[in-house]
Amino acid sequence: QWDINTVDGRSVMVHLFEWKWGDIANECETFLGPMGFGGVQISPPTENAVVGDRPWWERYQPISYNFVTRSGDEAALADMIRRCNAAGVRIYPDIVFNHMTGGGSFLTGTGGSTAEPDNKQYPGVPYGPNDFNPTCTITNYNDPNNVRNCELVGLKDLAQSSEYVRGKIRDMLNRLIDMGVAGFRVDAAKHMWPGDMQAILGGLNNLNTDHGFAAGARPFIVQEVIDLGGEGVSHSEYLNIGRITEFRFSAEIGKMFRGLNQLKYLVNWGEGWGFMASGSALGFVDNHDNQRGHGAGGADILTYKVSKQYKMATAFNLAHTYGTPRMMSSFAFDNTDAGPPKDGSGNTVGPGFNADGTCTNGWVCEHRWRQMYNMVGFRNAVAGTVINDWWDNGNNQIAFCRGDKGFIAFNNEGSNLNTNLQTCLSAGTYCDVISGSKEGGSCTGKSVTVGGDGTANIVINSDEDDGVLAIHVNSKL
Ligand code: ARE
Ligand code: CA
Repeated sequence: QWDINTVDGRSVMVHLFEWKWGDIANECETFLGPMGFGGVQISPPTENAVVGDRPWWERYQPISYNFVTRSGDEAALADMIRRCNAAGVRIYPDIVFNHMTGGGSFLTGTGGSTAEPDNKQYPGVPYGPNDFNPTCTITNYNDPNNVRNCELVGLKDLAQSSEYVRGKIRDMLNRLIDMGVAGFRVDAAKHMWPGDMQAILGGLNNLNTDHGFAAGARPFIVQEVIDLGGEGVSHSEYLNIGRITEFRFSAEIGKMFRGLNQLKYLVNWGEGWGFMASGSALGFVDNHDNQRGHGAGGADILTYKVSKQYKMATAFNLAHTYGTPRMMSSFAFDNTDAGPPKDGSGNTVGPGFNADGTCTNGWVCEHRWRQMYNMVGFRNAVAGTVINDWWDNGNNQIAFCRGDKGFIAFNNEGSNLNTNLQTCLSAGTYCDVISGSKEGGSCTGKSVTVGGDGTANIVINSDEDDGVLAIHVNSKL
């Protein structure tokens, strides 16, 4: 439940937030597979309550366990999972089972199911009043009972202690496993008792070997537990269940590349910073909540809106050995409630693509930025190596090698980086995959000449678009 179950040679997960299933299937075949992405976190597939102006967060208000949402129906979901697996790209649904939708006397879902949240009636599952904890409101994050047994922002709190509820959740997850998913992001895990989660998740099927998974492979689990320290619930209670979102990673990397901390301190990034063990962690720069001020991390979080720093932080995440990395891919927003781009009938309008591969129709598609997808190639190329030959200038310029397979440098200062550094690579000329790409036998960006002693002159001017330079064995010209 800690292994992300990617195909060999791949390692990076991207969250295609609010994408439609058909668009994800195409993306797996035409872009993610060819670029070496390992997998996709998808928005919750379970039917949700339709909310007035269709905010993104309606997806976190389940009304039944039918797989019908604005991303598509069950047939589209199954087709997407099959096509992505065939392209070597794994699928990880975001799953909401702490609660069912609140918010009114009578609601209708994206698949036509109805609910009476005030009476705790959800005939689409079915769930009734006895399947929920008594109504109370989460008001005290220092009290584990309050956090786990009361309602998160008015969402009706399921009693996962009940065998019946456990069975309904497990059946839904097993349907997805049988369709070929590789694991799950478990929403609001800190609001559920670890023992209940264990009881549900321990009973899951093995992954489906028809989709290329090894016999006996267990679903990858990443639990959303926001723990910046000092609350009644600790991430450590969940370590034996699966991986955990390391929110301190997101908050600290934001401070770092916003210039509130010096890059030289990244030398012991990870456990050295008091983070959970690498093998337990999912590392990310931003997620769908904290990129828009929900969740945790506040104004320190980096997003696509501060693109230079964002690309630097993402490159660091992908170049570093700590945790398993997840990349965010967004739609553009000003209003923090706004849902994905839609037509007059409220249907999601998926991305189109410009000649350079970037997205149109209001989709940011960070994963299609050259600096991002080329770092996926970097990570795949340096797999199995450690970090060595760390260098810093005592301030905000750093560099390190990944064994003898890759080298990366960062400049977050107002002055240029121009110095001779050990790259650990064999002699030759390499294409910097940040400023350009290796195309045919030549480089569309900066070239780096490595001498027989492994050193090279490394230049990152402070006025460049990107404060990173990265070269690796597969970018040798
Ligand atoms: C919406 C409306 C509410 C309304 C509710 C019910 O905004 O006003 O009462 O609907 O009608 C998302 C949105 C919510 C939204 C919800 C349901 O963020 O705004 O509510 O969907 O539509 C806590 C939890 C953590 C949670 C964050 C957001 O611990 O689990 O809050 N994150 C997940 C998802 C969210 C999702 C939900 C959970 C619910 O990633 O996208 O909510 O399914 C400290 C604590 C944290 C706490 C944080 C914020 O940092 O340590 O634990 O996070 O404060 O309160
Ligand atoms: Ca709960």
